[in-house]
Amino acid sequence: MQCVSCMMKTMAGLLPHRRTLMLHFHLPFYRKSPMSEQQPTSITPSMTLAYQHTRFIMSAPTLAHCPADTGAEVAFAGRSNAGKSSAINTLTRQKALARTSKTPGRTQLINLFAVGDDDHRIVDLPGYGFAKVPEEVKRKWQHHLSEYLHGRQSLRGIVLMMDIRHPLTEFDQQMLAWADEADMPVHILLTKSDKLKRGAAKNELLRVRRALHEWEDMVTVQLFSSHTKSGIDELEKRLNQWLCPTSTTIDDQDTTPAS
Ligand SMILES: Nc1nc2c(ncn2[C@@H]2O[C@H](COP(=O)(O)OP(=O)(O)OP(=O)(O)O)[C@@H](O)[C@H]2O)c(=O)[nH]1
Ligand SMILES: [Mg+2]
Repeated sequence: MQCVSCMMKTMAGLLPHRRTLMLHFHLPFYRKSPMSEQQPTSITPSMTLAYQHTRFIMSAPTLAHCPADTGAEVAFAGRSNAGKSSAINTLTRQKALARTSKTPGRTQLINLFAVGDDDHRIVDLPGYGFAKVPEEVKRKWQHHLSEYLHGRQSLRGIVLMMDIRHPLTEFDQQMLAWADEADMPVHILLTKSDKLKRGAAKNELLRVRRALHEWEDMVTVQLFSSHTKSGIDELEKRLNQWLCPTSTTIDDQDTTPAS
């Protein structure tokens, strides 16, 4: 059996400029079902949601305070300052639905938003890895996050934001390891893509995709910029697949002839 962290280290080796992995997680790594069964792109959404009609529901300090675990929700996660709140505002075409800040660690509560009705939700998670947060607070938050990933029945996927200039930090890798452990698909946004020239951004996208090749059945990657508003369509497509999947997909269809 291969350890997730060992695989992450291999992955880290493919990215020469990133920091070496400091944490070693001995999480058992099981390959999930064959690709054909879980390929996220094989899911056709039954409808598309009107993201511009998203509204704030509530802020919760822990999972226990979140609204009823019904319907479907998608969580936006990532390091502090990665651009999570900005991405939610861009997606929903609203200027200040989620609070953004130049000060990392601004979002400290779990903020929940309803897309149309309360049964389709977007969750803005507090940024992880903010250096100035005391160890005890970090540990507590890691515990809550892990609990949320494992315990939230309505959670359909994670949108993981990484600043395109320094993707796949050890915090991102930890998040990927937790998501893998919880069997949770991840869609990565390489945010602030406007900070790089078009060619460099494309190269970075390919590099991250290559590094995550082993997880291609569970992890997808795209470029995103809240400043230029690029990448919204691709993000909406993924969210629709998670929040409004068809009840029957090709893989699920029963081909047994009716008697
Ligand atoms: N150039 C550029 N800057 C961005 C982009 N998205 C966000 N920013 C800036 O990055 C900073 C952090 O953005 P936020 O959206 O608040 O980041 P966050 O991940 O929600 O941060 P926390 O809530 O602290 O975890 C702000 O100054 C934003 O203006 C982008 O696409 N391009
Ligand atoms: Mg935020």
